[in-house]
Amino acid sequence: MEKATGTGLIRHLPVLLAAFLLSGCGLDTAPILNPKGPIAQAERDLLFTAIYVMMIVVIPVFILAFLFVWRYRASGGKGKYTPDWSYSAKIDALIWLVPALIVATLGYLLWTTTHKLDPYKQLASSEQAIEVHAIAQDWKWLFLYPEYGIASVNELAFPSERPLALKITSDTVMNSFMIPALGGQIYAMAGMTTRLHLIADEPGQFTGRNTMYSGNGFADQHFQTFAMTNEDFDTWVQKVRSGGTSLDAAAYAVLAEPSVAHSVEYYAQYKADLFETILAKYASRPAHTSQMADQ
Ligand SMILES: [Cu+2]
Repeated sequence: MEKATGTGLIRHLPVLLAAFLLSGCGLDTAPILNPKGPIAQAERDLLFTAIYVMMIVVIPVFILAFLFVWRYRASGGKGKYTPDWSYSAKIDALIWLVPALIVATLGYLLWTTTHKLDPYKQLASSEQAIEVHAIAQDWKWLFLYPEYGIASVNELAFPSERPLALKITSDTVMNSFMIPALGGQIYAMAGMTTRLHLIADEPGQFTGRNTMYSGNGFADQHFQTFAMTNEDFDTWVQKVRSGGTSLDAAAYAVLAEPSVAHSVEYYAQYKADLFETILAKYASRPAHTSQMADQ
């Protein structure tokens, strides 16, 4: 029998450490670290740059912390014993100047990149963007394709050759729209419109989700995103048209009822002003609404 559980833990430390380190292999599938579009790529580069810049302080601090303990130890240390020492201008300058420079560098980087990656900014492309309206519900996402007159639930398809221009609102509490592999994140708010522009490098399947806690069904509120070739997308549109029902006012009322892990649904048609109707439901604060909805 082990007397103290503490020793048991320490004995297993190498195993625990190995398990922790080896779990890093799973990072291959982490979408933020493996971006599938230029926006996500730029965001990942910024994240890594910020980490490297911060290491300029973090690494010396850890090394020196151990070094000082060793050098100034009571038995056999080499450090000079100076109990009355209180101030060094050199050390003071170093420990304030370096972090100040880092904060300035990070500030500059974040400021410029934030403007460069403005989610409202249209993406440069030889292809015309595909417009999709996304509506957050409890606990699912409804996508309207105004160009094609079709709609889908919990499935977002678009051609990888074209930029994706999203117009987002909520028919419930505040949600947050994000497709980690493609980058960007923007809030979905009732009575307001937000925009997000994304682009996929090549065909692929990515998970999108609500990243803002919104109640019971939140954990299952994700959807599949399919970046397709132009031909596959045309086939998909045909599939939705032929297999879908009509999203009229009655059907919408049923869909808007809270449901968890809602299955994929297709609608061959919807009322053209559905997005505006949903926005108008929450128009009790007209100034804010019109200001944001016009963008
Ligand atoms: Cu708002």
